[in-house]
Amino acid sequence: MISPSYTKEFVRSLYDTPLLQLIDRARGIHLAHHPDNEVQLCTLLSVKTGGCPEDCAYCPQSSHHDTGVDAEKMLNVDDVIASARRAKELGSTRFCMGAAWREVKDGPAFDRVVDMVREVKGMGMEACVTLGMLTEDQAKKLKDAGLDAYNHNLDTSPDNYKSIIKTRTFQDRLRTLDNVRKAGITVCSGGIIGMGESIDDRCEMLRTLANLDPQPESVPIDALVRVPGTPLADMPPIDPLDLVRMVAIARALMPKTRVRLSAGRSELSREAQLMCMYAGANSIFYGDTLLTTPNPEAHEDRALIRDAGLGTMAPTLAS
Ligand code: SAM
Ligand code: DTB
Ligand code: SF4
Repeated sequence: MISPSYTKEFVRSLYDTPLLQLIDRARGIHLAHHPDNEVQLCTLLSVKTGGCPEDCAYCPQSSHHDTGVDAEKMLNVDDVIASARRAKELGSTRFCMGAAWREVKDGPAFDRVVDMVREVKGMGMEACVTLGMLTEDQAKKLKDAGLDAYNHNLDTSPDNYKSIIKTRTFQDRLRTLDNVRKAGITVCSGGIIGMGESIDDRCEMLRTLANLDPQPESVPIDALVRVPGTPLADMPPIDPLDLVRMVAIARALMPKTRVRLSAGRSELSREAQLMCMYAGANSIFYGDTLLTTPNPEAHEDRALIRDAGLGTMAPTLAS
């Protein structure tokens, strides 16, 4: 499929569309491409926490910021499997493992991640990892182990990128996404709002994602988790309606993509979360911790899904 080449003006016109009209448009596109009311539950696990050499302004795991998140040893494969099993029992169908690395280095740590991927796949879950920059050869090794998806966010617009991260470039990000694609792994890439970006930055981030060819199979939309000690700790909270708008635009631009309502749900009301789902979000991170920060408790999410009459991708949902 050839991805459409959306213009800057078109995406901005979506952003400026009255919200209910935008939601109607996104909802129509959503219903044409996805089963109604189905939410995928994904669980995150940090397999290597803290001490990251990158200086991402939002991130509690950067060694440039004093956040109280210390560098830890990498988890062993057995612990990861135990977590994945619990996640599966609770109804997750996708298990995403994150490492606070700038890039993947060949050697025992990478080999351990490859083993983790093989084991998670062996349990019948979708396997996703997010490990920083990656070569084509490393991507191939992950693909051979059965990896379904690689998460690597663009985070913000090309223009705003250097105000958020100085230790790598937007082009580096695109190169890794290309390596992931070439290896036949599906792409999970999205970004964050609430970092002081302009409306044009938001639009340009979504436009860059939507103009990737092919489009990403998964797009996480994150609201900044404001972690004390990071340079963005004192940012004002986002307006939840802006998150709804971002989800609706992502859905309108990327009809077949799974749009994930990701970080920041702890500060969202149930109603705001449901509005995001109505506008096209069909996945959430499920479990009481994201990588290092809190997420709603699993029982709260089960209650939301039940009360709204939604269904999940898993056949059964423990209560
Ligand atoms: N180190 C790898 C990388 O940067 O690609 C993988 C892990 S990194 C924690 C994955 C993503 O988490 C980031 O790209 C960013 O979008 C998101 N993230 C990190 N801290 C966040 C925060 N405080 N609020 C929202 N999203 C955040
Ligand atoms: C994504 O877009 N959000 C997730 C996942 N992809 C890897 C990570 C959110 C991390 C939030 C901060 C933390 O918990 O450390
Ligand atoms: Fe490191 Fe990823 Fe955090 Fe940036 S977002 S500091 S690369 S863990």
